[in-house]
Amino acid sequence: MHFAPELLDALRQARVIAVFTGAGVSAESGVPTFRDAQTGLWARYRAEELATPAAFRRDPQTVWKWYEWRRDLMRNALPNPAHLAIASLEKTGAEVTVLTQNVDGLHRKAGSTDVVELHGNIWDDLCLECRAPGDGDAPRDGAGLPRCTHCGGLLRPGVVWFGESLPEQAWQRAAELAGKADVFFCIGTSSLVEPAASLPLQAHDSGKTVIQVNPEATRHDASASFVLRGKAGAAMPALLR
Ligand code: BV8
Ligand code: ZN
Repeated sequence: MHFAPELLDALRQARVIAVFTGAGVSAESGVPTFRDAQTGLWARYRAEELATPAAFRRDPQTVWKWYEWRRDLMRNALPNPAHLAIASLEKTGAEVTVLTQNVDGLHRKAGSTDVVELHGNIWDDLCLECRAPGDGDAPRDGAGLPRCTHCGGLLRPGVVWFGESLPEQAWQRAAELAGKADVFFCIGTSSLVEPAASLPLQAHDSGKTVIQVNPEATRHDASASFVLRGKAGAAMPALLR
């Protein structure tokens, strides 16, 4: 893979680097991308219908079954060369922050130390009533649903659903970095989900170097300084070699 000298220069001079990622970064770890997550058993549901508070209120069993199915797919997933290359960016001495839409926890597993989970983490459970975190082996009620050990409330997955606002702190940090990072990577995302998808545009409007990495065209390619047309697992190690 050939890289423009201007791209390599921008990377060398960068003091602050933001790495905005989507499901495509985990694809080579065997985790189906968000849109793929409707394959097989789940083909008849649209993810946007299952990942909502209304769906959970209406049919918590189905929503939990979907999350447990996704957790099983992710349980043995290992960070792939893209995650590892992104983690290695920290060795360049620049200040590196990963702003991920992914809920699989693989960036931390790869060694990234500053990871902002914009849409939460699939491994966390949360009590609907008292907001206490679940502790992994929560007792099940008669309907097989996980219950809070403090107040008996129903537990939900610790992710951000459609219609829910992003964690305040996470969004603040992301928006600040979009205006501050010298280099803003945008890797493996279809950039369809707001407000996260506005981050690369904010970086572009702030005159930052935006680098899109995706095997397919995305709606934000036109506002990127550089587009690396390829899989993250190949492009990132090659770029950061
Ligand atoms: C909010 C956690 C309001 C849950 C997720 C109409 C227009 C505009 C916006 C809206 C609208 N109607 C509703 C909205 C708002 C809505 C939204 O954006 N909807 C979309 C569908 C239009 N957004 C929200 O509801 C957000 N909240 O707006 O709140 C509010 C404000 C104030 C107060 C109260 C409320 C919350 C959104 C968060 C939803 N949660 N995840 C879970 O995981 O179960 S979203 C989920 O989907 C992911 O986290 C991610 O964000 C998104 C999937 O996107 P990608 O990661 O990009 O994955 P995708 O499969 O799409 O693409 C994969 C890409 O990888 C592709 O480009 C592919 O080419 C590439 N690829 C493949 N292989 C590789 C690769 N790239 C590199 N290497 C490879 N090997
Ligand atoms: Zn509780």
